[in-house]
Parts: sequence; structure tokens; C-alpha cells
Amino acid sequence: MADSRLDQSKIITIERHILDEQQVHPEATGILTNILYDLALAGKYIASQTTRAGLSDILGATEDTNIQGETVMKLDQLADQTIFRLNDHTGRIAVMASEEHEHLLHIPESFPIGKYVLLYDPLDGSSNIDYNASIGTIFAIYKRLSINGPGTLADCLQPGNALVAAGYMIYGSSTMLVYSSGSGVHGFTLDPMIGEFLLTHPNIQIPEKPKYYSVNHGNEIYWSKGAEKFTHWLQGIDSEQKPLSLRYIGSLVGDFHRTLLSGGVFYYPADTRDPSIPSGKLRLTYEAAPLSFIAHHAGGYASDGKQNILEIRPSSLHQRTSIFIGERNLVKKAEEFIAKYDS
Ligand code: FDP
Repeated sequence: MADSRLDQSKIITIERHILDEQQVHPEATGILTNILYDLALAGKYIASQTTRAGLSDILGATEDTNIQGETVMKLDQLADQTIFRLNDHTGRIAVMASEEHEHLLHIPESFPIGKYVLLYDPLDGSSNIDYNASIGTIFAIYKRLSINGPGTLADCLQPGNALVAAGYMIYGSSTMLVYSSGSGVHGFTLDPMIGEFLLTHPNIQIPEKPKYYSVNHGNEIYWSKGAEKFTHWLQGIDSEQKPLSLRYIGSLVGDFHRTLLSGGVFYYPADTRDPSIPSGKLRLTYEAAPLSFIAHHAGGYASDGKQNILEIRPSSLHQRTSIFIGERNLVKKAEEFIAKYDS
């Protein structure tokens, strides 16, 4: 039964919030608004399936591997198909690309082609599925560059500073959707009783006082001197810095979400494990750029160690990058260490 003590005047649904945002832009056609609804709907469906993962036979690895060579979990496929199918027929999207597919995902010929481009990581952190840790979906929305016809690869290879909107859904102790369309970062929590995302975290700003640093310390022997020295600085070794506590889930959305709300820095530096990918593990287009957009609009900053991630123009769909993301001064400090020790 609904709680009669709830103050109805304070309840802002995601629909109302996105519509209110649209009013601020008189030139808006409502198309972006509808894409965000479609993604929220996809998030609700994926959340409903992830919470059942331990119960049904959808848990577990399939025989397939994705283009990154990782084992594809069945939930990844379900999330991937859900997002594609909810967006393929609406006439809003020109082309899509998913972390699970090597090539572009074109709109089927029977459906109209739109003016936006959607890139997504359907289920990030999927190696955590079996252990009931938070996982998430990341999305990035651009305007197409090509004039007409099916969307192109060039439409997808835009730098993060061309993003129109970006965000993520996190499937954790509760399901949240966090997004920005360029005016603030807003977080909504799914109320499972009514099946609706409600505004719980308006205008998120990364706290200036850092609480945690977040990195996979198991890789330390592969790091550059700059990444190592930066970590020592965070730990208060050879520095005046009060040591920060460490938190690391190994699920990007979960680690980023905590960094966004608690302050601090998350990083996945370049390492020497695999000489064929010297630039880091995370994907620029599906992971780093959209989360950097969120960090930027929450007063934070993201760098690959040398430059603002939002300024990097990808040269391929699955390009990887190193990343330092979170509270601005900490990320700038990382850049200082990289410049000093790794040049
Ligand atoms: P996963 O392999 O579980 O999908 O990019 C994928 C990702 O997880 C990120 O979510 C996470 O931050 C990172 O990889 C974890 O990598 P490590 O296991 O190497 O720490």
C-alpha cells in the first residue's frame, strides 16, 4: 500500500524531470527526451532481470566470447538486446554501437532513421554478476554528423565534448539512473513498489573533500612510475597528504558512482601487462567518455593522465584508454605525477 505520509509535492518522477529540463531548451523537439525515457525503461527491465539472476537459468556464462575476448554472460546479451530493441524502431536513432559487438548496429531497413547516435555498454562489470556485486549500464548520446541515410562510423567516433547526454544505470542495493544532458547531474532511484524512477539526488556535485581512492592494486607491478608515485602520494607516503582509504569493487559503474557521491578518485592506469594495448583497459567510447561527461558536469574532471578525456577523438569503436576520474584537484595531481615521472 502506498505510504500516505509521502509528500506528493516533493515527488519528481524521471518523466517530469526530463520534461522540465526540455522546457529550458525552447529549440528542443522532445526526441532526446524520448530517448532518455526509452533508456530508463530499458534500465527497469534489465534491473528486473538482474535481481532474478541468482534464481533463473539466465545466470552463467555462454560459450561465446565478445570482441574483447571476454566470456559473454547471458545477462550481457539480454541487456544488449533490450537496449537495441527498445531503440531500433523509434525513428530517433541513426545508428548504435554496443561494447558487445565488433561493428556498428544499424537500424533495420523497415524502420525510420533518426538524428541521434547511441553508444552503450549494456552490462558493465559483468565479471561481478556471480558474486552479487553492483553492475551497471552506461550510455552515450551524440547528434549524428552525417546528413542522411544510415548513421556512419564517423557519427560514432566523436569526442566526449560533443556528447548531448550521457549517464548510467546502477543495479545495486537499489537501482539508480544518473544522467546529465549538460545542465547538472541528476540521480533517480527506482521505487520498485511503483516501478518508477524518482528524483533522489538532484544536482550532484563531487565533494571537494576526498574520501576514497579506487584502483586495482593487484596491477601495481605493471604500472608506470607516475601511477605508482601518485598512489604513494594518496597513501600519505612521502607526502603531507592525509592517507585516503581504499575502495575497489572492480565494477566501473559501482566504483564511479561511489566516487561521484563520496569524492576522491578512481583510476585504471595504463600498464605493461599486454604490450598490444599499452593504453589502459577501459573503453573510451562506451565507458570513459560518458562517465567523464558526468564527472565534468558534477564539477569533477577526467584525464587519461596527460589530457582531458573529453577532448580525445576516438579512432576506433573499441579503443581503450587509461583513466583518472573524480575530484578535480586529485586528477590534476595525477597528471602532475605522470608528467614528472613518465615523460
Ligand atoms: P568487467 O571486466 O567485469 O566487465 O571494463 C570492464 C570492467 O569490468 C570494469 O567494469 C571494471 O572497472 C574493470 O573492468 C575491472 O577490471 P579489473 O578486474 O582488471 O580490475
